[in-house]
Amino acid sequence: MTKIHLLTVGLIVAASLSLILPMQVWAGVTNKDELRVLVKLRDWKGETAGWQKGVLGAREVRLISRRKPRDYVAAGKRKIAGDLRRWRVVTVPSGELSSVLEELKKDKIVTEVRVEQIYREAMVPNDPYFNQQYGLLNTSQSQADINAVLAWDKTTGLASTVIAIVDGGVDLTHEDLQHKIWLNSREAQGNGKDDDGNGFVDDVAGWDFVENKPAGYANTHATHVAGIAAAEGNNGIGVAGVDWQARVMSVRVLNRYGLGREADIAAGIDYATANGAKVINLSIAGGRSQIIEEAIENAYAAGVVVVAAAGNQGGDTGLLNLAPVCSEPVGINMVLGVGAIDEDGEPASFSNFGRCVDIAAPGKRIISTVLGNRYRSMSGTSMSAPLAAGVAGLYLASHPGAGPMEVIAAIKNGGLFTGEKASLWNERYKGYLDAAKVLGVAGVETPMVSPVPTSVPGVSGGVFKLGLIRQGALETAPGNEVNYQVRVENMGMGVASGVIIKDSFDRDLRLVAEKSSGSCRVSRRDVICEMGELAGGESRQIDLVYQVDALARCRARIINRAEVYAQEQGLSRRQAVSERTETRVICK
Ligand SMILES: [Ca+2]
Ligand SMILES: [Ca+2]
Ligand SMILES: [Ca+2]
Ligand SMILES: [Ca+2]
Repeated sequence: MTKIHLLTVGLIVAASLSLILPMQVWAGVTNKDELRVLVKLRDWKGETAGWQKGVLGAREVRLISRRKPRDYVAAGKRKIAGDLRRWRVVTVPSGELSSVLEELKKDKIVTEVRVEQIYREAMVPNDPYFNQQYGLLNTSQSQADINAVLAWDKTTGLASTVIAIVDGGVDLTHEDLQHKIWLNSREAQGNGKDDDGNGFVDDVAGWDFVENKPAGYANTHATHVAGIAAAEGNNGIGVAGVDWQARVMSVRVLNRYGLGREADIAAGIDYATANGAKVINLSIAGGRSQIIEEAIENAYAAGVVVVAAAGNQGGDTGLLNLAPVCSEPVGINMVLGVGAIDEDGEPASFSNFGRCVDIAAPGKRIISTVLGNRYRSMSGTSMSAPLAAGVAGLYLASHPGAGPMEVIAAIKNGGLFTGEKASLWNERYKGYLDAAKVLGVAGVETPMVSPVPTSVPGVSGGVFKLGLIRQGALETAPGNEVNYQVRVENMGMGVASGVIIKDSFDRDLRLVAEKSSGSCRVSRRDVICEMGELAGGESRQIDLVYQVDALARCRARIINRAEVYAQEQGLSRRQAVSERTETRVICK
């Protein structure tokens, strides 16, 4: 009895601390004695049903978005959009917090209510310091760079690509960015009217969600991040961004101290999505947030590539459960998570790693644009993410119409680690960002195990769809081992049951090892794995290691074919998708 009582008291104390802490953090840096409460309503009509008047009186209530879920879903894309219209932000004087929370909790229209979380920029500050852009081209022995120079042979980007920097506000007048700024051509400047009817008055170059006004306020962090992704290239000034042509949309969600509020970040992602961004860079990190996840799901459904910094705690992203890098609630890889490496190609000590990291890119002492037409070096996964955002821009320029699934898979598959470090690093950081490999530029050295990204959109069923992603070697030599990963993803809402992955291997291959969560057996030259059920959005993978016959003919083509079978639960018709890869045997 006593134990239970103590436990209850402990919980109450913990709960009230977590409510008060965000306010103190925020108030301490802004001198505002008010804080904001996030409210989720049972349906988007809550407001018209009079909940606001009855419960909140004259308090300021803000909407996050007026867009319907279907507004996000591009033709042919699956529908996973959240409904941001159900969320409200209520501004409350700190003294009235508990009474307002109590009132709101009693309201039947309210399904969730809590104090808004605070996010911070994912940067490791250092002293002003000029340096070379080794991240783009590193001539030292380590050659730890993203191979940008080779990639630029293929494309330097397109002006029609818009990269949104959802951050602290980009300097729109910086000499190396001023010609790269996205302009809202349908909005007339300074006439006090919302000419394009997007809900934002005079948003000619983006929006400032911190101060609720047109973009204009700029800070160092956002300006630095913008320059890494897209400073004007080859103009004889300053630095080169990864994407020389893309336009930069400035969406401000962080205050002057680098802190951002949850709903502002969601609203910023939503603004970028609604106003034509193709890539959204989020060099910010904080705790998991449903509202941010909904905004990211909408962006993904609308075909936008979301890139996020891994964060700088030097810890495991999965355990830290960070947002936005881990904001993938339905198990689809919707966010390209980017960790940091240093000049030597070693993991940066500050960089988070693990499950939510998809790729690593240089993030230590990266030089880029800062306020006042200046340049300086800064460190952090904040600096790694925009390198990947720029590569996403280059990929979109050379693959028009590519969706986020394809772009993320291409970037991820372009950089798997090879050699001795592979097992540890692939688990922690997955690989180096390599722009040339992502773009498939000829002339790139071909390692023995070079993954081939082959992704098949899958066949359409009732409510569920299967997707299959294969990876395997491009080239190998007799006697070598080759690795294949076969990954199946249920891209629909329905449950896929009786999921079987079958990998049929060439007569020149011998199975050495197999790893999967399912139960596998080998029958002649087929590996057949029963994977059980897959809920909507879930995925499973098998890893296969084969050895090439030592007597395999030189120049032989080794064919490997993967198939997935499944059926929608409750229905009899089974579906299948298949994918084939080819490996050339090269003799030295
Ligand atoms: Ca407008
Ligand atoms: Ca206007
Ligand atoms: Ca430049
Ligand atoms: Ca991810």
